[in-house]
Amino acid sequence: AAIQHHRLRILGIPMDLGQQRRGVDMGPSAVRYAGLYERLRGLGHQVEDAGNVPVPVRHEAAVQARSWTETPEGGLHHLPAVVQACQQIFDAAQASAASQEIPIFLGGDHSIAIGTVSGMATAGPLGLIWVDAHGDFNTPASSPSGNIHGMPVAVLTGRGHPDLVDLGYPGAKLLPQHIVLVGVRSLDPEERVALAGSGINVYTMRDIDELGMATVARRALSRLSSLARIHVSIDMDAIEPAVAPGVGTPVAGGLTFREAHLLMEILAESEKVRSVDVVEINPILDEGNRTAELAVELIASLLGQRIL
Ligand code: Z70
Ligand code: MN
Ligand code: MN
Ligand code: MN
Repeated sequence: AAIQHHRLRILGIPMDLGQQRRGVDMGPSAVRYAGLYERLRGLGHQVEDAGNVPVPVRHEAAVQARSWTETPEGGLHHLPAVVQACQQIFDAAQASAASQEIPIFLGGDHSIAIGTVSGMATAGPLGLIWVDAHGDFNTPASSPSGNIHGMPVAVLTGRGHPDLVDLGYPGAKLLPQHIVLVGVRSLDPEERVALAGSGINVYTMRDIDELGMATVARRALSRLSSLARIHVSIDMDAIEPAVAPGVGTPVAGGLTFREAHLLMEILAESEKVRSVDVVEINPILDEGNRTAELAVELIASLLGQRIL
């Protein structure tokens, strides 16, 4: 079958406040430099690059944190600045969802998904496929780091700091049974217990090894069969660090180049993908620009590129 053509909107979000390392704010530039716009145009889509959503710079955010509310110790790093940026992201995502286009959100760290997914959820029931080495299911009580990028999945199900949970509109944005995690291999002790009891569908690396990615991808879609719209959130640390070295938290034993592509190709066939995040690319830690180049390939595969 011929590929479906869409209106696509590229939105950069140079957020680095959800974690400690510098450099993730350069992710949108790296992915643009790797040729995202041209690649998607080449597939026949109508593409607009809408520039970047403003994010407070790190120094300003630190000043805010001291003078407004949270202390980093025992609290959440840069909470007011992350909330402020996620509110703007929410507004942009909500507008995009209402206008029938497919937004492609370029992070930035994974805290941006609190805004992207919440905004997309305003247009009706939404399924979420979260591709990540991590569970991102921490709460302020369970987090060993205080880093908000380890919390977005919990926040989206209504668990966590109220300023994050109530972003955009009060309460949970997604049902746990409408969330699928793929590629998980690193969980914190309390996060692990909470995730196991949450009702979220989790496919670990072990599941992928035992079943194969084709089966995992099809099962993931069947879990979301009652839903017409799916958001795909790709943390590049899901992929094997030898293949995607430009990430802040590499974890051994990740998805191969081929598994990651196969997942995108099978998700594309569902024709339910309505929005995409690509996050956690850190060009400072990359070899050349290969992690951003891989990201472009994966987005293209998710939006209809095929071999034959
Ligand atoms: C750890 C925490 C995390 C991404 C690392 C790490 C979380 N569980 N998420 N890299 N994308 O600090 O909460
Ligand atoms: Mn993540
Ligand atoms: Mn991760
Ligand atoms: Mn359902």
